Amino acid sequence: MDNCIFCQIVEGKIPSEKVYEDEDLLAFRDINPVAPVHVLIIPKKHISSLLELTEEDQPLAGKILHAAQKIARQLGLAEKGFRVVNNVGEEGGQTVFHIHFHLLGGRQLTWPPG
Ligand code: IU
Repeated sequence: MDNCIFCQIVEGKIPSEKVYEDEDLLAFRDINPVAPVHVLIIPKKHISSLLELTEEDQPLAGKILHAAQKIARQLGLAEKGFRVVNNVGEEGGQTVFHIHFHLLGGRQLTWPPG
């Protein structure tokens, strides 16, 4: 999608600090990190939110979770723990409408979220 910032990151039109890439997924450092490790994991295909995920996307959704595990290990988060977050819609706090999963770690995270 032309006006989607994350599609432009996927296409390399906007630079990002990549931490993982395969044929379907990209993971890059959040520009405004809220934890020592804050990575966004996205499908290269444009899906606007979790609400738009289809049955056909189920293997892709599984790949995202498996990538989260791999990246967490790669970035040294496996021993102490981490969090994977997907914000959906206005009240969910979603600001970028290309589905993304925040991988957060490197400090003690609190619950409930704000
Ligand atoms: P949210 O779940 O939609 O609120 O998260 C969007 C995230 O995308 C947020 O943490 C931003 O800091 C991050 N981000 C980014 O990393 N690069 C960008 O160019 C833009 C937003 I715009």
